[in-house]
Amino acid sequence: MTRNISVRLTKLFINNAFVDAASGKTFPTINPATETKIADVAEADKADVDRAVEAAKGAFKRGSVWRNMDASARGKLIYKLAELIDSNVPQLASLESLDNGKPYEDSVFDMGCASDTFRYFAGWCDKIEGSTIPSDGPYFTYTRKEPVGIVGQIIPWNYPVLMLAWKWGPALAAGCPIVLKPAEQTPLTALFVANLTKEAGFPDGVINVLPGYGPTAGAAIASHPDISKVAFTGSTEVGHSIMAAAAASNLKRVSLELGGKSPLVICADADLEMAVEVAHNAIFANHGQNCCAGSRTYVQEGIYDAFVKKAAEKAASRVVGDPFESGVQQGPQVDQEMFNKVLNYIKSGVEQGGKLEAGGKRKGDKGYFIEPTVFSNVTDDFKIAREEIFGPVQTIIKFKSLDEVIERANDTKYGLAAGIVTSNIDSANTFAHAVNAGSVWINCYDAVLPQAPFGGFKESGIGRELGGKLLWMSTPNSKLSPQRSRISK
Ligand code: TXE
Repeated sequence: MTRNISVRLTKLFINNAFVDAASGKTFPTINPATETKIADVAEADKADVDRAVEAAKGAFKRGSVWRNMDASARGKLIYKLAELIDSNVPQLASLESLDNGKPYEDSVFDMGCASDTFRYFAGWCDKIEGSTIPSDGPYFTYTRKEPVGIVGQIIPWNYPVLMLAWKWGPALAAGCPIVLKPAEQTPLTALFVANLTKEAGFPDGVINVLPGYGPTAGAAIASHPDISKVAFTGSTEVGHSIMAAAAASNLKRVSLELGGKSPLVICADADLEMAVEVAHNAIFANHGQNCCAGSRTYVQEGIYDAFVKKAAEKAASRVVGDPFESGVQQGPQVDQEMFNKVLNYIKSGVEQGGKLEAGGKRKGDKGYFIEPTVFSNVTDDFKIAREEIFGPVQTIIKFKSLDEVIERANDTKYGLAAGIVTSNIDSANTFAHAVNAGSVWINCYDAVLPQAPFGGFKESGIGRELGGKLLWMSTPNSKLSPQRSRISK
C-alpha cells in the first residue's frame, strides 16, 4: 500500500505507445479524499478516437499477427495479463484508492475479481464453437463464430479496473480489438493496465485507452462508423444517447449496463441478524456507488421496528475515513457532483417526511465524505425510493405480504437486481421467479461471479455480461443450495 504512489502514466495509450492528445489538452484528476489534484491527464477527443480506430484496424486486418494468432495463444495472453494484475496489486490498488476513494482493502478485492474475470475469459478463447446444420438439399451447412470487429467501450468510475476487465475479457476472448474510454474521474488504473498489456505481449493496436470526457471522446466512440460494437456501463440517461448514436451512425451493436433501484425483501421469518447484515452490505458496499445496490430495503411489518433499530446501529458503527487507513469501510464519494447529488437526495428524504435513523450529513469538512445514512418511514412515492441515489443511503420501507411486495418491487423502470432474505424456500422461489430483475439473490446479496451472466431488465440495460454461455445445456442449475442462491435471468 502506497499512499504517495507516483503517477507515471498519464498519456493516451494508442498502438502500444503512450502519446499526447492531438489537441495537446489535459484535464486534472482529483483525489476525492483531499479534493486536491493528483495529476493532469491527456484529454482525448474525436481526433484521438480516429487515431485509435486506425490502430485497431491495423491490428484487425486480414493476415495480421492478431488475426492469425491461435485462439489458445490468445487465451495465454489474457491469462498472462491476469497474472500481471496479480503481481501488481499493491500499485494498482493504491492508484485505485487514490483516484476513486474506495478503501485500499476494497481495491485489493476488486483487483482479485478483475484477474479472476480475465482468467475466466482466457479459458473461453478456444471453446467458441460453431455448429453443423442438417439442412435440406445437397449442402453441407455450418456456422462460424467471427469476432464482431473493433469494439468501443465506455466505462464508469465506481469499479474502474473491474469494469475494464468485464469489457476487455470477452472482447479479447472473441478476438476483437478495443478502444476504451475510462471515466474522467478515474483514468489512472486503466492506463496502468494498458501498460501491462504491452508487457504481456498483446500486438500493437489491439488495446487502446483514451481518457477523456463523455460528450466529446465518449460520443465520438458511440457514433464512429468503423466501430462495430459499443459496450457501455453508466447512467440510463447516457445509455439512451449511446443507443441513439449507434442507430444514427452505422447500426453498431450495443450492450448497455445501466442504473438500478434494486429491491431487497426481508421476510418476517428471516434470521434478523443475518438479514440486517445482508441488507447493510447490499446498500453500503462501495459507498452505495453500485449499480445493483439493494437500495429499496422492504421489511415485513412484524419485524420492521426491530430491523430498523439494528440497521441504524450497524450504519452508525460503519467506519468512514481515509481510504488508506486500515479498518476503514467507507471512503469519500467519487467527486463533488456525486457528493452534492447524494446530499440533495438526503434532504429530499427529510422534506418528504422520512425519519432519519442514522447519519444524514457530510462527515468532516474536507473530502467528499458522507455519513452512512438510514431512513425509516419511507413509502414508495418518495424520491429516495424511486430514483437511483448512488450513495450510502438505506431506505427502509414496510410491507405486509409477499404478493404485495412483488408488485411494489416491480413498480420501477429499472430491473437490474433483487434479493430476498427468508427461511421459506417457497417464498424465495416465488419471489425469484416473479421479480423483474436480471440477478436475484437469496439469503445473500451482490454475489457477482464471473461464471454467471449479469445484466438488466427494462431500462437497466440490454445484453448480458460475464459468463453463463452454457446455460442452455441440459443440466439445469439445480446444485444451488436453497440457503444462499444466485439466480440469473
Ligand atoms: O454517469 P455517466 P455519471 C448512474 C448513477 C449516477 C449517475 C450519473 O445513478 O448517479 O449514473 O453518474 C461517459 N456519450 N451510474 O455522470 O455520465 C462518461 O464519460 C458517451 C450508474 O458518472 O453515464 C463515463 O465514462 N459517453 C453506473 C461514463 O459515460 C458518455 C455507473 C459514465 O458516465 C456521455 C455510474 C456521452 N454523451 C453511474 N456522457 C452503473 N451502471 O454502474 C457521459 N459519458
